[in-house]
Amino acid sequence: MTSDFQNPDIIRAHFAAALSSMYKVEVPAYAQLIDIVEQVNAERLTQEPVGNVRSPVTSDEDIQRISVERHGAIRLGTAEELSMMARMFAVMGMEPVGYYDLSVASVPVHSTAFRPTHAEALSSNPFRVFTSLLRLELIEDSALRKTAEALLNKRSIFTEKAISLTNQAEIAGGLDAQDANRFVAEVCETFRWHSDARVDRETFEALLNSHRLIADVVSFKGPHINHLTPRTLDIDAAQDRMREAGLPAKAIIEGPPRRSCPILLRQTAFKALEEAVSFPSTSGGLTPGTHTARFGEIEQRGAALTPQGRRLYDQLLDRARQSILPEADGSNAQAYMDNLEAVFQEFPDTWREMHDQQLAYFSYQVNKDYQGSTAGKSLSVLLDEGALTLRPVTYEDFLPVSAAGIFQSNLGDSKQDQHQDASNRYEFETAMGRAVIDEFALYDKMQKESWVRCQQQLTSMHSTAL
Ligand code: OOG
Ligand code: NI
Repeated sequence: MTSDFQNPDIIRAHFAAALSSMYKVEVPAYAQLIDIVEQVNAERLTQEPVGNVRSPVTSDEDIQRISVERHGAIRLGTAEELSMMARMFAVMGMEPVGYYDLSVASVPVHSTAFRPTHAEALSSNPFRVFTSLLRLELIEDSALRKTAEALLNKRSIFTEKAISLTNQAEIAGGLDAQDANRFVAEVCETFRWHSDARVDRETFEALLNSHRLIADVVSFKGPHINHLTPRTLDIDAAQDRMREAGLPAKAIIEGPPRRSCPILLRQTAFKALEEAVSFPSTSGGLTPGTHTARFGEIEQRGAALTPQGRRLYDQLLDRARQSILPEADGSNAQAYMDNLEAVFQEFPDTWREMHDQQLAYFSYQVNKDYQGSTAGKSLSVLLDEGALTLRPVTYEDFLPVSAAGIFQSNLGDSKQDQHQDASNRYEFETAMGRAVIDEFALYDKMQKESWVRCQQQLTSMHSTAL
């Protein structure tokens, strides 16, 4: 019976909490980051009323959701891994949204974000996982490509129990509470760190030389989670605290500049840690070495933009980056941020302008205290008169230029070659066994639904007033 099944939103919340506990033990600096973000958020929430235009918080539920809100990232090696992972995420109510081609930034992967898609599920727990698939065809050395392929084809990253519980959930339509708990524990195994590499040191170094990311994906037993990102309400303050705490923060904050009305996503990270690993040697012993893959990141989320808004964002970012590109050593960080802010003056910075110019998505609320008549009035008159209010819809996705910046800062900031390859969304979807969902369609639906709800409420208010 359906009612015996654990709600996928609860399974996802348990999974996010379990991963977070695991990662706190694996990467203590992550625990430090959580403390910083919690402090900053608590301060921000006491400073400013919720719903204030300066706050990115968009609904009452969001306050609860923010304290547990995270995204994580993994990098997979094969189509089979991606399609199985997609099935496991589906058990937790997470669907692939958006396609990100990172090869344009010389990172040999393409990606999607697994996340909940409905307003209710998002406010219950918005956990997302940025999931990348390695593009082996971008390894130029064909012998090395074959080695990597053979290594990937030999590994199995999922426990047998995780696979059988996924099959069971698909056939029965869900998992009961006990099986759901077991499922969460089994899926966590896939994300765990393994310090014992599967390849000898020479192979590891050959893979590193081809691309650091290839070595990270191919050399280990599983796709260890490489970061978990809490959401902050003030990323500039949190970045300052990161530095005060001695965390090696990235030179600049990725994404749009600081604004009164935050848009999309601003992110910063601390660089990957150098961790001890061991490589099997031909003599049967172990060779010690190091690997840098895992890091910490924080983010501030703002309003989701419409396709027009996104075009304007992309144009402005492009223009800003044409005049100044951030140096990895931070030497021009202030100049980069100042220039970005100047260029973004063109992007309207009030919610009402962004609404009227259809640059961002909003939900509408009926003002219960409104006394006048609303019959026959247009949306814009209802907004002018205060019968309706606007709340920006939170951006739930990622940004390819920012993601490339995050990848690169963790790959040693080395200058990448300008190798570009055609984006291959179709190939990604074929590997995954399903299509990615269009994020704009999801946001548009949220806005339309809220407008319909308001119209119904206004009609009933109007008829009871008569
Ligand atoms: C993913 C990097 C992208 C973000 O927040 O944009 C990302 C990775 O390093 O695997 O997490
Ligand atoms: Ni991230």
